[in-house]
Amino acid sequence: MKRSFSGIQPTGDLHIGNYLGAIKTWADMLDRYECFFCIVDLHALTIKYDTSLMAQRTLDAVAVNMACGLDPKKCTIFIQSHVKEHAELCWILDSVTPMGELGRMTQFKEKSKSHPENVNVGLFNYPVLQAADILLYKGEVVPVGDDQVQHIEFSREVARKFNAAYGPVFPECQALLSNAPRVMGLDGVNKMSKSLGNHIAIADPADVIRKKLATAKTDPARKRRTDPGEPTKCNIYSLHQFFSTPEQMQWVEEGCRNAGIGCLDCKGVLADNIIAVLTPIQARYAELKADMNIARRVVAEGAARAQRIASAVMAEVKDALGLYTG
Ligand code: AQP
Repeated sequence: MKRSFSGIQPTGDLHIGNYLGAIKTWADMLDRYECFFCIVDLHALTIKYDTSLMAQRTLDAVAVNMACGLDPKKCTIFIQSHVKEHAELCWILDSVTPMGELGRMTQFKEKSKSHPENVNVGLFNYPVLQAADILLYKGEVVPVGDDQVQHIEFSREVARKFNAAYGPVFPECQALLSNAPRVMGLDGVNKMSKSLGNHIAIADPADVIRKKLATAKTDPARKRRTDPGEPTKCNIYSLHQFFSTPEQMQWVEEGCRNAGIGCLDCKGVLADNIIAVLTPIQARYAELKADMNIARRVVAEGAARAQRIASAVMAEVKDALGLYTG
């Protein structure tokens, strides 16, 4: 089986963008790939955060992923900072990475703009740590949302550069996109994100989901109930595509174009469908939250398994580099 690596940052509540763009694909891959899932807490240090929340958010992210279908019997789930080789390989890959390539990364440019007070070296070096995450397990397939595709291409480049300089150690990885590679936020402008306050969290209760949808942006041309709309310009319509039946889609499309339905009718059906998908996930999440020792055990076992592979690959890397290993 090919090996797959994926990561998620414990930077806030995981949302339906994370679910549709990444986590759902991960759960569907378990029988076809040897899967490694990592809560990338070292990546999360690159933006300001509340230290009192980090540990809890990290374990919550484990529980949410398990509730979404990541079965620890079929994959390895672990926490990045528990396997020290991630940071070690990052340093080594730094030495084959041209500075100019990192400066061109879209995420670096965007995060530098949105956090001008904290443009740190970690933010700049983020893609190298991500390359190290993947290459440490010789990952060949990396399921991600489209915001991460540039970083996966970069990881492939880094592997090529290392192999050209020191010999063939790493495979070249490929991004794998889901059918929802970029779920837009409820603001209708930005990608749904944990940090932008424009998301529906996987754990949001039904009444919160309804409230959030009620104020979500729609086609700006529909100012009054009687104004006809253009579904392709409506963010709510784009969310329907992931949650609704073909019959409901047709109802939304026609009703929007001829103003036969109001935005609130359309949002109501979407809310029902999102709630139906999230309810069983939330029930499993509640069970896991009731006994967080389950998540603790999963990541302890996961780290041990990941560590065995990581240390073998690091031995190979050091040998290729010609380091004296004693
Ligand atoms: N809106 C999205 N649509 C589709 N996929 C998405 N992903 C994130 N947002 C969307 C994918 O989810 C995986 C984990 O993402 P991450 O936690 O590593 O970080 P991110 O991409 O930066 O996600 P956020 O929510 O936007 O986090 P913050 O606000 O902390 O920066 C990745 O595969 C990602 O592509």
